[in-house]
Amino acid sequence: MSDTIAAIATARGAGGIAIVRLSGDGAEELLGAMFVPARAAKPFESHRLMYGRAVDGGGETLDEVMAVLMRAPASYTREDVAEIHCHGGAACASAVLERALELGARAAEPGEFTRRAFLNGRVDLAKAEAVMQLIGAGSRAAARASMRQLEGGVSGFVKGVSDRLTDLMALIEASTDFPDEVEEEAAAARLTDDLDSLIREIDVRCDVRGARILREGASVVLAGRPNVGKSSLMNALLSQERAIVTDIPGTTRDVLTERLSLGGVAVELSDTAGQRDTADPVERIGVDRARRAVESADVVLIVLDAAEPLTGEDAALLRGADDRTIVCLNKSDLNEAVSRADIEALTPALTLDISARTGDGVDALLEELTRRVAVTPVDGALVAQRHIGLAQDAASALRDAVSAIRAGFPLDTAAIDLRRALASLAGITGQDATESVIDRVFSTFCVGK
Ligand SMILES: Nc1nc2c(ncn2[C@@H]2O[C@H](COP(=O)(O)OP(=O)(O)O)[C@@H](O)[C@H]2O)c(=O)[nH]1
Ligand SMILES: [Mg+2]
Repeated sequence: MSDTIAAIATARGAGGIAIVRLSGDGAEELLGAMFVPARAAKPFESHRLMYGRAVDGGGETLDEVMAVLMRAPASYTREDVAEIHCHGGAACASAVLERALELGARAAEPGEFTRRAFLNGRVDLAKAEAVMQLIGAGSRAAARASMRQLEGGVSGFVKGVSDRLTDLMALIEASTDFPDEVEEEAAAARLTDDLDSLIREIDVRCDVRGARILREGASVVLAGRPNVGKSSLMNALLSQERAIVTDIPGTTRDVLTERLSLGGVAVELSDTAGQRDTADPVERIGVDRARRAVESADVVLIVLDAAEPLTGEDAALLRGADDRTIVCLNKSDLNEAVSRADIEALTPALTLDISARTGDGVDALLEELTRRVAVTPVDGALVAQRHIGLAQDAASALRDAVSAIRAGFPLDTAAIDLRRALASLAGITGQDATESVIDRVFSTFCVGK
């Protein structure tokens, strides 16, 4: 017997429709008590949308609604579920929810519907988490990766690796139990080969950078000394006048960020205060912030003024360039005072000629940026930090097993490491998950999901 939980499943605020959702043994009875169908007869037909009125205890209409009953087990939670589709906005759904609570439902905790789907075995933990990732996805690429996870990409990978580890455990057991039949040296060779390939497969799916970009978006930061045209380039990249542009050095003081989508990946583009020594305390804070933004960026655009010889500040920036850098030789519409050779003497980074004023080279820069932030997750790639952490634990346990075997330890020493790896992998799909792990996962969910 489960108690019946209730929540508004749609986002707060004005909208066309708001949905109140009920799940549990009492869902059907509750729906019968608060919903008067225009035509449908009781008992309600399962999975049939009905038109009617939601009513209070005195029979007064709370809202004109559509309602549906989904009897277990063919429902999201595998319990009886009822949904009442009210008018959007604050009042109607709240009144309907309140009525459900009056009739004995309990207000659902965050993620409690999905938690029930998990506890009732409809989804494993990785699939349950995919639901929340999908809701939080900030880009098409993130949504696609979460969808694959929801469809079992991660779960299938975990199961495949776990099955192969279980086979290897059997091999170890056979070689220790029947030393005459299983040659230890051959078993050790097969073990190290198989483990090495499993470690590689896990590593491929733990693309830490790609996963972070999917979760949070990629960051692209414009850097350069004052007046080289960073803010102009920001505006050109966004095709809008977002940042203030003047010919006065030090115009941009704070870090200014704006979102855009490149190839389906969410990108946060930041314009910064120019890098220079300054006595102005406000500008100095801006310069510090700019430096920090550059440190954590995925791509750094070092902007130079092509019409002025390189300064010491330019040279210092170029010397600090790394594989995240694209050099933007801006103001290419003016007479050139900086040559490619001047830049190449300081950094091998890719250099593009650009004019933020005329727009020349901006498309080429956008294309290069799209390439740099692109994430092409392999099937079953891990997105959630929790999953990557556990998969890396598993890989490191397998590395320990390989070293132990190579060092000539008896094979059953490696079995301990394999068991550790299996436990980490099981954590991803939530097999034998403890209450506290489950609590932690679902506490990040929204109410009504
Ligand atoms: N001719 C030319 N002038 C530019 C170009 N980009 C920016 N500027 C000018 O350079 C000055 C400084 O630009 P701004 O974007 O504020 O530079 P920031 O200090 O690096 O943000 C302004 O007067 C801009 O109009 C360009 O591509 N060509
Ligand atoms: Mg600026």
